[in-house]
Amino acid sequence: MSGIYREEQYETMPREDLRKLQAQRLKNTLINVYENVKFYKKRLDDCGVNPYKFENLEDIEKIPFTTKDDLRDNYPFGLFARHMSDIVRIHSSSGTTGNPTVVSYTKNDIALWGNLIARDLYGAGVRKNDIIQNSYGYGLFTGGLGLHYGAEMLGATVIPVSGGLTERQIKIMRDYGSTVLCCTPSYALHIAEIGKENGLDFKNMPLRIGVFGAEPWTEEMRSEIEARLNIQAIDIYGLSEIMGPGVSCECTEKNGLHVAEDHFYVEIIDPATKKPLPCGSQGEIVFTSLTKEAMPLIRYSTRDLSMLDNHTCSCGRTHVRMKKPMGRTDDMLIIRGVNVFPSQIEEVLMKVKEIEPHYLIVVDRINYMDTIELWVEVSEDVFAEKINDLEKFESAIENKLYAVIGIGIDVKLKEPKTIMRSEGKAKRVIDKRKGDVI
Ligand code: DLL
Repeated sequence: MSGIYREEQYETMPREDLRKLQAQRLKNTLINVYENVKFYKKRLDDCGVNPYKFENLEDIEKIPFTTKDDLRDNYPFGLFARHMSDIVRIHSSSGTTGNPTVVSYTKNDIALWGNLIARDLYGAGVRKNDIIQNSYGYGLFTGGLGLHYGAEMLGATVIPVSGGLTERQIKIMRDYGSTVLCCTPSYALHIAEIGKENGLDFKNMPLRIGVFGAEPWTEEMRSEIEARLNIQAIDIYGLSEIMGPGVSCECTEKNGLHVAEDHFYVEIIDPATKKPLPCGSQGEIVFTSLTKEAMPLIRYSTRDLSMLDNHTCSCGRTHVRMKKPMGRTDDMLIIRGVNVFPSQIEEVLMKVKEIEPHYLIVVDRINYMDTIELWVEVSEDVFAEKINDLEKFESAIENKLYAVIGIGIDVKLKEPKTIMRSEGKAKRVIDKRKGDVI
């Protein structure tokens, strides 16, 4: 197995050589930020790291983490390491709370990003003759344009349809014969649903691969999407602060997301104590840019929870693999003192065969007591069939949840299509304690 977008010399590099390459690239990056970003000059001076003398990768641990607040405090352009005349693109977060985070790219950064996405798509089994329906949102969000450039670089045909207008997505898929779908996993489900309503039989469609990410999704959700769309569903991860999509991606083995370690240095830390953890432990993922020019970040703490595995993958790639991210530390719900991740609920729920994969977690505090409801849809048939028995069915699901999660969750079965569908990142939790409204 080889091709221009399987970069054998980097992707299957022995780990010792990889570490040497990382040390040398990290040194260049530290010099770049030291000379060009006031914030990092002060940081490195304060912690006594001299970038010109930097040799050992382990010394990175002397440098404090960069956080989202650092980006916000330096809004909009304070962390740029290049003049605007060298910046060719800006992306930013929606900024619903506080200042948005702004990120930038030089021409080389855009080329590198395209190259990494081309590599990811190739690893996911996408080839030059594929027709890619890119249903990630185009705009300030990095999903649309990020995938777009890589898909073109691979030489595939891209349909830049962006998110939304689902009936049109279906028409395009049918008429243009899309073979690859790129979007969030929740939107993929919605496309499957509307497709079925419009008479599409996915068993007879050329669609064969989905490249889904931008939000957490469980293995159980993967099986559901694969069955409904009759495809192989691949997980892609990334964050705008570090590049956008393509920081890591699964290969066809679907056994962990390969971090592009020739461009990003990855660490895992205890989210509470912020101390580094050994490979194989679950913790928060931290990334350092090794080659980015416009806005490299040093030890960016992502708040994403995962695990690392540095064994060579059966595909031959040596880069560390991230386990499917289970969510963000800030997604964790504390219900009557118990920590619960929405992904744990999804995992249990998706194993119940009569329910639909559409759910919403509603948290509230009533009379000083936390309450948690789980709204789940059931199909028309099940709804009609179990109408006299809904309560029994609800308690059966409640028992399964209790057995795994250890708290009482009040399950409310809902009629089909009553839970909001997502066209981008799904909102799975309404926390009324924080002022969310349904
Ligand atoms: O979501 C970049 C992206 C676009 C990734 C398209 C994949 C596909 P942001 O909007 O900055 O960037 O959001 C980044 O989304 O820190 C994670 O919490 C979450 N996330 C992204 N990919 C995954 C994934 C894009 N595969 C934040 N699994 C990250 C779980 C993910 N969470």
